[in-house]
Amino acid sequence: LYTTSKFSVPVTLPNGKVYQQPTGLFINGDFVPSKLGKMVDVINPSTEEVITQIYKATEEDVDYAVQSAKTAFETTWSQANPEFRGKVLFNLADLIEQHADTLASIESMDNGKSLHCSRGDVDLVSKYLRSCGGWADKIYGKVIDTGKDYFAYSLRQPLGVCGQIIPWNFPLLMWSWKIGPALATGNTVVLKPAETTPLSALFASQLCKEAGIPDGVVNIVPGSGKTIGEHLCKHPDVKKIAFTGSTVTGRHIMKTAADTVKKVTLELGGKSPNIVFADADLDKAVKNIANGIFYNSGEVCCAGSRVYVQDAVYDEVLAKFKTFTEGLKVGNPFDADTFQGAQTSKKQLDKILKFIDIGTEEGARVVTGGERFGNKGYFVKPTIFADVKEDMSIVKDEIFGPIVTVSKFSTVDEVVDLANDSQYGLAAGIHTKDLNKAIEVSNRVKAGTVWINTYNDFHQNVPFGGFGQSGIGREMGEAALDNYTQVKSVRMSIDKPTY
Ligand code: TXE
Repeated sequence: LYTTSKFSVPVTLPNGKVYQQPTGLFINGDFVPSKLGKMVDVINPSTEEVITQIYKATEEDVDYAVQSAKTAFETTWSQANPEFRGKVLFNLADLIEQHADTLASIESMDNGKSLHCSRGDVDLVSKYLRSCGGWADKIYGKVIDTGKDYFAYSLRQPLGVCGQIIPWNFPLLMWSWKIGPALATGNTVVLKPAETTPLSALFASQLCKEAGIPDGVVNIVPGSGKTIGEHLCKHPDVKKIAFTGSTVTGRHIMKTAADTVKKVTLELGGKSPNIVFADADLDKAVKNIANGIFYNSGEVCCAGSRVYVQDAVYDEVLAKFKTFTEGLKVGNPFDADTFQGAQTSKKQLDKILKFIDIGTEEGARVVTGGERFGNKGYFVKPTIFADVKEDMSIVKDEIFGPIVTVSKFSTVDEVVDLANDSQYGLAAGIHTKDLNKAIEVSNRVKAGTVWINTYNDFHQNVPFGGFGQSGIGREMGEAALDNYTQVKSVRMSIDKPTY
């Protein structure tokens, strides 16, 4: 569609295929340069080479995007038939499927994640957008009985222009989690991708257009969080901020958005416990705890980064976990058998390596890994720390990399206390064959998602979000619609009939 756009360039993917990458900001249905015309490099974290350059939005560009979104909200999108909103979201889901190979390759090139992770992301993107399309004509209010002299009902109306700020660990998936429910409920959006991973959201913009989403409904403004992200949070015409990222930035965003009393939803960090009871299927549990932490190179907000193993099977599980981990292939994301690709940036690599040093200095034992993998590209060996103490920073702080701590426990009460000893509460894993125990522990752990005998296992209809300082609001499922609607109550007095 946009192969002739001035603001696109041919890019050769690591698998040799060439595609046309949009480089402009996507505003009001077109790719445009930024007002200052400044471009920034986009780096491939597996090779440290520049993929291309894209335009970097300024505050003025954000103003233009917000104005476009406001006009589209008032004139087209909030007025559209719900069936139409559903139809174009179905179209978009179909187009994502048609371009799945290209999108997955872009994601692996830009983020560094293995191709099998990217394929999983793209699959969930299309499923989720289709699910949102299905909700579009099922946004119901209620009729409320307030006595025979009145007729009262509630409506669920859209908020208006939504500012959406997303991170770099799941660039396209986060794009879909944000735009899907916003569009289904009649809102328009200005979305800022993370600085390091803008490519897939820009590529998908042309699919939005092709799907029939009217101009101005979806606007994409790549750029700096501290300037244009901040500007979005302050903008009086932006009625809501949806953010996924660090808890530190989330707190700051909430304060900034308070000046204009925006609605705010946050999906933040985590330090999630993954509990293995002695009666679990240990081989399956080991696969799950490995997938829980090493999936997506550990750059997962709900990563099971604190593993707790019951004392009777501690040595056995640790030995199996070590063997399994050493069998995971790290390296080129495009190799078919690669499990773990690169970390997404030099900043992230440095943060992870620093935590490995801190863990060692704190006295924890490296069971396997504990260093960078190779010297080109931002790869880290999957790392297991044992002999940890609960007050160590590797147990307390979010590392956001392939680093896990393993501790021992004896009783259910003890492990529930350990699991809940965190400012976060995003997810928890429980591995046991005893259903009573599974349900009891699920009820007691403070987490927005509990996985039993599985981990990092998402479904488009199951809500996801955090307890505690892991966030506010839920994504996916029916719950996500609440983030994007406000209730209007109507109460009408009924006169007595005169006939
Ligand atoms: O996050 P930020 P960073 C955690 C993870 C990681 C750490 C730092 O532990 O190591 O955060 O990563 C935008 N106003 N997570 O620095 O700052 C920014 O441009 C408005 C967990 O990358 O939270 C980007 O688009 N926006 C997490 C987005 O916020 C601002 C995923 C995320 O960046 C802004 C990512 C500001 N003042 C990191 N400052 C998860 N929950 O999945 C930055 N941004």
